[in-house]
Amino acid sequence: MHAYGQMPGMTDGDVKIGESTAILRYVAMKYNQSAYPVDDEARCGRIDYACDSWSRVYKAFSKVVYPIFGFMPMRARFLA
Ligand SMILES: N[C@@H](CCC(=O)N[C@@H](CS)C(=O)NCC(=O)O)C(=O)O
Repeated sequence: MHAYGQMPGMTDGDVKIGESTAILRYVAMKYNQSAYPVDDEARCGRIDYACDSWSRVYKAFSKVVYPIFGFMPMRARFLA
């Protein structure tokens, strides 16, 4: 479903998309427009800023959280 074979992916009728933040925006636009009001550029800009920043944080976050949940070994530099 996701073009790179990753989770998450989503199917909603004929729509199939991946990328967590794209899914969040899609769900908000379709099912709760007040959560992503496309006529309020400033609000959507702040939401996009948070979503896109999360993608950067996620890379560092996953290196610590994935090992804690047993999905990958902890890197030595985090054990010292
Ligand atoms: N930028 C993607 C990151 C997705 C991602 O890294 N998913 C992980 C699980 S949380 C995954 O599928 N890892 C397995 C792989 O990359 O093969 C998003 O926000 O959806």
